[in-house]
Amino acid sequence: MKRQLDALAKHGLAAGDAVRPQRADWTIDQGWADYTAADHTTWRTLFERQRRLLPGRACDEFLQGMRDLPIAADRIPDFLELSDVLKGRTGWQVVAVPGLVPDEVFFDHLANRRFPAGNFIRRPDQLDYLEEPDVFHDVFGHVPMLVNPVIADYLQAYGEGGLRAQRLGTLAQLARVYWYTIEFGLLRQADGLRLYGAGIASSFSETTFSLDDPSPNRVRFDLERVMRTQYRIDDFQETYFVIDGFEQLLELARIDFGPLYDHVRGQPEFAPGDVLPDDTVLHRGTGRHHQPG
Ligand code: HBI
Ligand code: FE
Repeated sequence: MKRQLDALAKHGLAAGDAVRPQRADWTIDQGWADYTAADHTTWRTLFERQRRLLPGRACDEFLQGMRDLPIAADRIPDFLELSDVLKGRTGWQVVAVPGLVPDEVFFDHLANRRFPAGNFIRRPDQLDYLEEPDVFHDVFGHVPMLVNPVIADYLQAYGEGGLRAQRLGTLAQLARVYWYTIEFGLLRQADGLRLYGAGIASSFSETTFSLDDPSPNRVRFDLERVMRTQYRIDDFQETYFVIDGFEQLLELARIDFGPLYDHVRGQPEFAPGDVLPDDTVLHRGTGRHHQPG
């Protein structure tokens, strides 16, 4: 969710303080039988309001992924059932983790086509906000896109790139690419602007804010621009970056970030709400939402 990176930064590796990982890769059993009726009800509430909102707002690939997977209103999905379908489609699996995991553990899972999903579900008083990614954010938000072969490859490349970026000391730049694509990305579809980012798709209020509100900027995606742009972890985004098609992400997956990092390292950074002379601006935001007072 919006604050997941914040939570990790603040608590360090604290996800593991409360629940010691059983295994070196931090995976645990999903413990599906342990969900309570109240847990399934929370899932249903979240699921149904997004199901009403997403047709016409989520990209076709996301909606197709929803249809293809055993994800429904009545119960929290079983990761083994999801993995059975995904393995046949794109070779991905969903594995359970207790919450945020250390960066290198996260990247290693992605590099091996395992998507680490929080097994817990938020409390009923946290429907619109929580710090760590739970099963609704991870499964409803991320997993439908893993049915798409391009996203499937892109996310694996991100895992490999993450391990590399850690060695190069450029994780912050790479994380921004992830943030502004996989988490908060918009797509220009033939029939209009759609969302594909999981942070948006799993958020009732940000679904409409990102697409319809006059406040945020909507700017054409540019890799170097995004690498230099800080992001907000405590509120809606001030700028959303828009791709023209998923091939644009595939190009990203192929790029050798090494020389780009060297170039970007010496350049000034941009604030989340900046609009630059070179930007292709689809919508110039009023900035109203983030103004103080
Ligand atoms: N762990 N479970 C989980 N989910 C994430 O999205 C996640 C994480 N650990 C690290 C992390 N994300 C980010 O710091 C990296 O994408 C940069
Ligand atoms: Fe996420």
